[in-house]
Amino acid sequence: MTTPHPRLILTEEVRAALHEGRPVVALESTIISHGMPYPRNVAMALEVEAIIRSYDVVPATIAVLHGQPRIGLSPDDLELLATSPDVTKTSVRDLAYVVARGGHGATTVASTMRLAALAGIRVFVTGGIGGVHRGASTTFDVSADLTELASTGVAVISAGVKSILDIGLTLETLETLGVPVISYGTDEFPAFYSRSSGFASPMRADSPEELAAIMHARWDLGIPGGISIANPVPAADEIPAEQINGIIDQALAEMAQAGITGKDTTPYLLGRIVELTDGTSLNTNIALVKNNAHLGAHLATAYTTLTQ
Ligand code: PSU
Ligand code: MN
Repeated sequence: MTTPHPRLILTEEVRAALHEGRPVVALESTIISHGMPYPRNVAMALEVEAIIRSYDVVPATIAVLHGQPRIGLSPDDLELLATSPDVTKTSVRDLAYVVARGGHGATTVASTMRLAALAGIRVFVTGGIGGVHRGASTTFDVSADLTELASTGVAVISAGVKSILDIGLTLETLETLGVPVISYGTDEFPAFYSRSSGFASPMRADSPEELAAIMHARWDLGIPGGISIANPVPAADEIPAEQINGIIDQALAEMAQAGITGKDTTPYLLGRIVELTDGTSLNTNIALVKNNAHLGAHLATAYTTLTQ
């Protein structure tokens, strides 16, 4: 068992579970504050925690509140993240700044991974990871989620990479960074809203036990860094690629017109896609996060069983 870093504030529930070696699943908070509109965002956060608890696994939603890195949040904390305009989207670059100034930070995949690792949590559930943005050859816009996956030992379950990003370049970069990309129950890498991306998955696994064995083998060999697990959206909830791609292209064109760049791009695009799909993309987004929570709870349980 890792002793949580002394700067972290853990809830009693999370502290006890980690101390006793029971399974815990980390959850991010940018998805709440910058990824979905209120009140669906806070409802999603509560539902995902409830799904994880239904397996006797402890959810640990992570954020910075009043400058404190918090591992596990109360419903009031989730409400604050979902509603307050004073919450900064906080990647690893921003963590020290938000902490030192006593601010509120919603953590991205990268910073959630880092704080989860400092707490001793190995499994993390989200919706989509960041990646290489389209046009990155001139903008250099590559999410710090990728470099964090290269260095921090946490398994991240997502529904793949959205085609607001360059999926091919994202997969190439993950290969360069030594990050295994494992699709769950499929040979094709999923594209978030759609089950299909047109890209073959580098690796495939078909059970939580197989995934746990890969995690254990990597870290037992002393190879640092994370593992990216891509769990396709359930067929009933997907938006077929033909349907979403035109909408994504329109949102990207409007973003270029509006001159939006850098860390504001993902929140802008997600919001615009919700508008352009009349809310369908939000339903899909929530469904895929819940689907990932089921797998995350199974995986945390399997990994705990394997390593005890
Ligand atoms: N993809 C989503 N919803 C999100 C994000 C990505 O479908 O909320 C968030 C995650 O927190 C991810 C971050 O880590 O966007 C990536 O932002 P950037 O590209 O600025 O690193
Ligand atoms: Mn970026």
